[in-house]
Amino acid sequence: MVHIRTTITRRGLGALLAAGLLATGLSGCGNSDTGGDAGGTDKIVLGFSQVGAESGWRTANTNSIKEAAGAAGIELKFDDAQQKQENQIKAIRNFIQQKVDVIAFSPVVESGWDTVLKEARDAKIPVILTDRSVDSADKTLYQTFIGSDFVKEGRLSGEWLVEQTRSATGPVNIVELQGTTGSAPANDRRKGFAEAIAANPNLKVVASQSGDFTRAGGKQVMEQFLKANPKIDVLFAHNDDMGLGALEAITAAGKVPGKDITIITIDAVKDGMQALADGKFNFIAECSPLLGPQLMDLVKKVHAGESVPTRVETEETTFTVEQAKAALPTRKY
Ligand code: GYE
Repeated sequence: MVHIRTTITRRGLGALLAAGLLATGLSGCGNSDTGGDAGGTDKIVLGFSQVGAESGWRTANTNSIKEAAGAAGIELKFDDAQQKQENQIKAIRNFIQQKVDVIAFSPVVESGWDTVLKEARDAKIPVILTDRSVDSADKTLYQTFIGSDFVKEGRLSGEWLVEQTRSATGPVNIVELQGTTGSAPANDRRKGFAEAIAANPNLKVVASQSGDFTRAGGKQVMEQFLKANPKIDVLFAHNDDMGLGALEAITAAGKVPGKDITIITIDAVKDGMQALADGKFNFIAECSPLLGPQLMDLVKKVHAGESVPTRVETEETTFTVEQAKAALPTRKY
């Protein structure tokens, strides 16, 4: 056993792990006989560049990744880019220099990644995109992309509104709080929503601006919306946190959220679900942040040189007030 384990190459070890052959035995005996794994020498090293800590979704996503890496016996080098692309590029270059085995990252914006991704490819370090994608034409720059279908989330939100406003006879004024400018979820949710609401010509987006996916941003931009638009019927916020920030602005303006203004958000994190169960929000399209376990599986596979699907889509649902009440008690994040 000792002999086998100490002579396995990184690639070979990854293959065995991926096949499930050593998955359980390794951690059990590794610490006792050679101590090799405890020293980290045989562990897959994953460099992960996170967007930041802008929302409840992001916190849950970070926790999921850290927990899953620990459970999978993967050594995680974690970097928080504080929502700046330049920090992410710097972190990726550091990972390349440190010769990590695999790089994964959640790109803050869609554009501008080709150069650094080419550097990773030249260094023969496989890259996995998580949560958000890039707009690179060269698909060989990364192995796979795991995350949600953001266009669908926007579309589901819009379709629900179309359903609710079927009997509306006059204009329904919508304001939109966009996510981080240039990010995939902001671009795609906006697109899906616009496509869906086109089914009812009464539905009109009268103002649309970025609140950067944060509560503070949501509050501030909603204040401006309320000042500039005397009649707001609906708020579509690209995430729960901006919706939660907007609640404060709406209440301060003397309006009742969920009644005077119908509120639709995306994510379904705990605070958002609570607002929905309380009737302050009216509908949430879920976006799951629990990407850690699937990401670690993919890390093992690409490290072992196994082929992986180029797209791994997250499963999600939607919630009305009643569904939120039912789901809240067992909600994990
Ligand atoms: O919806 C938002 C977060 O990229 C899916 O980023 C993610 C989005 C999520 O800040 O809350």
